[in-house]
Amino acid sequence: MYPQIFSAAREVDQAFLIILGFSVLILVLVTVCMLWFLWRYNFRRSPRAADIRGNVWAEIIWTALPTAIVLGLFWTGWTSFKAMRTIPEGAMEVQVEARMWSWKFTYENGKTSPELFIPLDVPVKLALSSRDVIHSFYIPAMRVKWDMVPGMETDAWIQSDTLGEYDIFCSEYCGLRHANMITKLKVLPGEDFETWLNAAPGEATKPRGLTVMEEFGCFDCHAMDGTGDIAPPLNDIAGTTRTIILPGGEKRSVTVDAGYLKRAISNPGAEIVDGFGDDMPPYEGDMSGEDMDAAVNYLLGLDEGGAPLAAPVHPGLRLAEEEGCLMCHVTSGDSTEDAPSLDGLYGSEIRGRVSGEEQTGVADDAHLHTSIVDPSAWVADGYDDVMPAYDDLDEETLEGLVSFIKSLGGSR
Ligand SMILES: [Cu+2]
Repeated sequence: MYPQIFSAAREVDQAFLIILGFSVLILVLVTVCMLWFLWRYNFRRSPRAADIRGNVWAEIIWTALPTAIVLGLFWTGWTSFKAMRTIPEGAMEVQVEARMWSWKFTYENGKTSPELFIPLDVPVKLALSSRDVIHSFYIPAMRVKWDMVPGMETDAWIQSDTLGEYDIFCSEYCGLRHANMITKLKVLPGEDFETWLNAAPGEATKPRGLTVMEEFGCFDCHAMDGTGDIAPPLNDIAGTTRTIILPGGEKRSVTVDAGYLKRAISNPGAEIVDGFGDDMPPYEGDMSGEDMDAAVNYLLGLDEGGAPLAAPVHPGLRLAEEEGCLMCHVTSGDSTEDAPSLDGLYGSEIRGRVSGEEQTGVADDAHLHTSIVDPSAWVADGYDDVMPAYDDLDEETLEGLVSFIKSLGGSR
């Protein structure tokens, strides 16, 4: 069975297995009886049919037994339903909003996210609502599936005993891009969740390398502001040249790269930076390979995967993610079959249909506004009129989205 991470869902699995077990048992029983009757009461063995009337015991058994089975199955279903419906007191609350074709999760402190983050082992109450049509919130790993009807607020609760990433689907057909309505449930350790929850919107979470360096006390001696009395400063050092002194007293100049930094952390005494003493302890064996990679990447201005840290992101990108624009539109490269690319769209010549009539135009500010608020007013060439109207956005969000599209460059 699909992995299951929710204790209350254990009862759902149990009820499912019990009902399945009974169904198989009854199927086997009926089949065996049928075959036996075929053999025992065929025409050759019993050419004359018997007409049996009034058997009180038979009537009692065939009434009582199925009733007991049905009530028993109802009971197993009912107890698991109750476990899923009884929301623990003091559960953390998250608003879940569905729209064609995206999800938006809003936390008690006002933080919003297109993915659902929850802390490990903490009950979470989900307040479910829909902005447009009927959707259904489905987390297979939680065995939770709940319809979301416009104008009606429903709730559900979840709790995870396992860290990791799990799928969230919409399980109610809700229009052409229903299949795009997929997101992730991310279960984090309590502390990491708090860090994520309290990070300002758009603010990157703390790089792991920085945490490692703090934990190992690197900043007790090294500074990050270019100053250094007892140890060389560590800011903006990638690719710079340093003079080092080898144990024999020979001076040499080295370029600060990953190899040098690893040597300097593992065994600093072997290459002492000119002008400083041999005071730093070797961290070889003390710092794991992973921690060292993280620290080195941080010092070189790289992310954990070793790629350059991304340039600051446009605040509108977060809005575009939250509002689900990026479920269909791409922000770099060519248009997909789902929707026109937003890359270089601003100010470019566009072709489309206005009430069925072919027209050409320019993707200016007014066009971008209209295309978000009332997408049916101008349908881009080669596409169907499928985008839902975003006529409930506040002015600030709308401006943010337009400015984000403009930031992607123009006149492709
Ligand atoms: Cu849906």
